[in-house]
Amino acid sequence: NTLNLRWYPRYHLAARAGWMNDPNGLVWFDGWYHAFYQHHPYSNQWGPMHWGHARSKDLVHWEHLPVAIAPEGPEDRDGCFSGSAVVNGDILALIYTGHKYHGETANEDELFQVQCLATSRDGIHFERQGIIVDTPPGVHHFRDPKVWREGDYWYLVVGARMGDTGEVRLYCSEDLHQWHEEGVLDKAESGMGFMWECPDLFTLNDKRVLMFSPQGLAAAGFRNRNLFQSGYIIGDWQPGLPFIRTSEFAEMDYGHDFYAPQSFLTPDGRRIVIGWLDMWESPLPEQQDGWAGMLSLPRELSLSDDNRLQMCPVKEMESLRQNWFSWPARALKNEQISVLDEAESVEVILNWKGALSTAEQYGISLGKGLRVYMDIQMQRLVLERYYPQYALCGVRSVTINPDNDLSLRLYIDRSSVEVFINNGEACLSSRIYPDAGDRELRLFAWNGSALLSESGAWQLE
Ligand code: DQQ
Repeated sequence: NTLNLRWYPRYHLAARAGWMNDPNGLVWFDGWYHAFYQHHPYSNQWGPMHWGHARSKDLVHWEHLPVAIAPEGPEDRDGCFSGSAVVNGDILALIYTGHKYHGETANEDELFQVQCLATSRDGIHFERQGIIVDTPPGVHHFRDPKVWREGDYWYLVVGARMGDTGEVRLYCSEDLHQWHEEGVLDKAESGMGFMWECPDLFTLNDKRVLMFSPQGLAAAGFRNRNLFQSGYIIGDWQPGLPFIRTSEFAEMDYGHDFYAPQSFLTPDGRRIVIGWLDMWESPLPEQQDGWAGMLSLPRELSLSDDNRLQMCPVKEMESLRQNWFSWPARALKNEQISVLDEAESVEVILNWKGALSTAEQYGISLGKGLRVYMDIQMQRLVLERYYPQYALCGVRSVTINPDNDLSLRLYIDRSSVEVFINNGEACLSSRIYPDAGDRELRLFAWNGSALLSESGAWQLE
């Protein structure tokens, strides 16, 4: 069967067919970047999880490889769940969660989750090495190991659910096979989630970032969306010492769709994050086209002076730039103007003079379904999507000072938009589902005027 490609990404990684969720095992090995991902190759829905696999020389052009691990061992009969990869000498090691139910049916009370190892010399064919971390007493949700090397040891963080409290547990090993528990690294206080999925602990400058995807976070005004969310806490940690928080929980991305992000290091020392550009319980209209789910662009992380995480698309993305359409500086007064007939694979660079703009709303729209705009009264940058035919309507937003200049970089693909604000200060990412012929880009300013400075769009290869 052929896929319907109307929404299939032009420059993001998606499965060739079937279902995709979390990115897994992001790693540089043997001259390639490898990206694995949660994958159900046999249908457009989540099912017994496999690890899909692709590799790239530049984080931009990806080559698909055969499925790396399939749920066919006694320890992972019902799924090879999320995990990570490390390079140990000339071996590529995958550390993942084996998932199975004791009975014949998917009964949550009879859930069994353990951490497993699989290894490869060629980076393509993997051999199971079995269980390396058993389920601790009192826990049954126990998944998503992230492993890294520090000094003479390997460390592993893993998500756990203790009663109704999400936790991150820490383990240590000399050889990736024998692990001993070092205790609970951090855990949810009231309202912070009943399960912390996909934890990742990494160093940025001299701080530690604990990134994770809580389930069941309490909604908090504009801040938390409730139920599924990805975010981070900054803190201090050294082997043998407790993790001390130095910041509150903050969102990774303020759009509709960014979950289960994982980080990795490039050979030149950049810390990159890739997330699943979807959200649980959100409709995925592309299922009717034979595929579902895609990954975000790789984003380079940095810390701002006030210790907030910043994300910018990796510089390699610039290699896709082809023609530049320039939009000269001008004032927009209670009007909209068309700037591009068909935005299907573009990078838009948009600069506004905040202090000289009075319009209640000013920004950019794509067809009838997407608007990204500054709301002066709310002091927020808003991403609004409106696809009622697919039950995907709603706004997400982030606080922005309307008196400052506003620079936006938008990556638009066939069914996604990623908005990077002021060089990474914040991101808004969402899936979008324009109908054929409904991809006109317009700039607008309503109830007042807005001043656009030099802007434009790159057509991407
Ligand atoms: N997805 C995986 C789990 C993880 C969840 C299963 C997060 O390992 O906790 O597909 O999206």
